[in-house]
Amino acid sequence: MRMLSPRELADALGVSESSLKRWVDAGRIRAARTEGGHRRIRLSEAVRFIRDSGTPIVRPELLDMPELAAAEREAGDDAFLRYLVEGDARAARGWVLGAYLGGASVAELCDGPIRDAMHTLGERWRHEADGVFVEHRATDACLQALAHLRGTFDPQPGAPLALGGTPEDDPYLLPSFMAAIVVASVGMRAVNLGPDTPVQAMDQAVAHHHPRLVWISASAALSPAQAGAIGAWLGALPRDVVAVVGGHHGAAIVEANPQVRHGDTMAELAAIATEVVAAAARDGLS
Ligand code: B12
Repeated sequence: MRMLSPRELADALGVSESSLKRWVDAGRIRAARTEGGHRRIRLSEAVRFIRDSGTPIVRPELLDMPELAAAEREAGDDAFLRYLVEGDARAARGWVLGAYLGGASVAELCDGPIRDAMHTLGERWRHEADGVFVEHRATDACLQALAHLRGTFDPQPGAPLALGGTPEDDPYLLPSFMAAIVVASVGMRAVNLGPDTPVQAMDQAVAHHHPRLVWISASAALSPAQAGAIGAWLGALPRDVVAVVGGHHGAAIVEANPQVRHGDTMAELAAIATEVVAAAARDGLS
């Protein structure tokens, strides 16, 4: 995780170094000390302070966020969709980052502007020749934007772990990538196995990582046999593992095994992950 000097953060926020140091000493910003006694601020903590205090960023490049300047200030969700249609990934990244720094949660961004834009683009192929091209390029821009957010989270080394992916033959990238960032945004370590992941591979990952939460994102249609196999595997997970499924075709897995938890939104996943983090803290596991 990048460490910032008071000078760097002060310049990024357009305030004096002495003010910044005062905020640190007053406990408004958490900082570590070097052996030489110098204050150093984790980027994740700077982002937390900016979101909580609403302090504007005047020089985003100092925080490795130059794309913030590429997105129009206060531009609504339409601007985000426009950036995706035009293929302006830099502005799309800047827009998502700006909305996050402005206080929107990761789950809100996923369930709101990102989902809505991708759903709108999902209809484009019906009336535009470039429909499939634009939706593929937009998927990549959304992945870039979310990956940038993920770089500002700092789950504790001993934090409970979540892992997940998408069933075999399901090629969808974005929903499971989203799930990984949403659980990280509430303090979990996350391992995303991504698209087309066979149950055997998920099983090996669980044996290796001992997760407290397992997610499955099913966007492609599942055969009853496949839904049954996934449902049975989730049902046989260790008792301290919470299993949750979602996505366009997640309900088929719950039909096969009603014990499995189901969610239609990333907000529901965030709430379940927050419960898991709290339970792990109670069990003294983090
Ligand atoms: C991009 C895309 C593709 C790309 C994906 C590229 C890639 N590698 O990722 C590719 C090319 C693979 C593709 C292929 C096809 N696609 Co397509 N695709 C889309 C599109 C436009 C976006 C998908 C996406 O990323 N959405 C963004 C995510 C975030 O939204 P979401 O899936 O709704 O997820 C939300 C919730 O479900 C929930 N959630 C998701 N996962 C989880 C997990 C948990 C644990 C929880 C709690 C919640 C949760 O939270 C998310 C955020 O709110 C959708 C449009 C749409 N409406 O989604 C069509 C869409 C899904 N595709 C569709 C179709 C028909 C196809 C094809 C059959 C087209 C064809 N003839 O070839 C193939 C089928 C491929 C297959 N094997 O199944 C239809 C599906 C219809 C249906 N009911 O199943 C859609 C809806 C388009 C449409 N309107 O017709 N597609």
